[in-house]
Amino acid sequence: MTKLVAVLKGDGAVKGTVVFTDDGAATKVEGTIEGLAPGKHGFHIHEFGDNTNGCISAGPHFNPAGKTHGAPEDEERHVGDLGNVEAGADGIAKFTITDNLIQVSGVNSIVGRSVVIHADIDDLGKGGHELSKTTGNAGGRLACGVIGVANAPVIARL
Ligand SMILES: [Cu+2]
Ligand SMILES: [Zn+2]
Repeated sequence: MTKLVAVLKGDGAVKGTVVFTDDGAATKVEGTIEGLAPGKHGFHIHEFGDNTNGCISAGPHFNPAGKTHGAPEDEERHVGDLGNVEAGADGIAKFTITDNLIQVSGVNSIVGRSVVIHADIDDLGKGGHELSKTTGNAGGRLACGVIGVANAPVIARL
């Protein structure tokens, strides 16, 4: 089974780890991100696995089909639109998301792209702001990490 991992870092205190696995029907996204303000934060796959100039180098949302920004459950969404994750009073967001569009391999593979956690809530395209239809107006990029193939335990390779 292919397992992917991204280690998120930024300019501030925000950091975390996100793991992606394929259960055959959907992709499971499990993560822990700490150092956040309590509340919801936009959480996306961005197009480039490039953090040369910080998280800004990760480019726009991963959007191979040329769609409009939306919610994970919307028909009209970027492949990279995973909605929001919510941090508790301790600043830690611990989450499990199941998504039908992102893939660990194949046409919508996210290998070599970036995970980004934002300062603000993603309005899921419905906020009426000029950025709602492209970024969900989720604000600055607090931390990011390139998605790579994980060193998953191998059960039987002789
Ligand atoms: Cu984003
Ligand atoms: Zn988007």
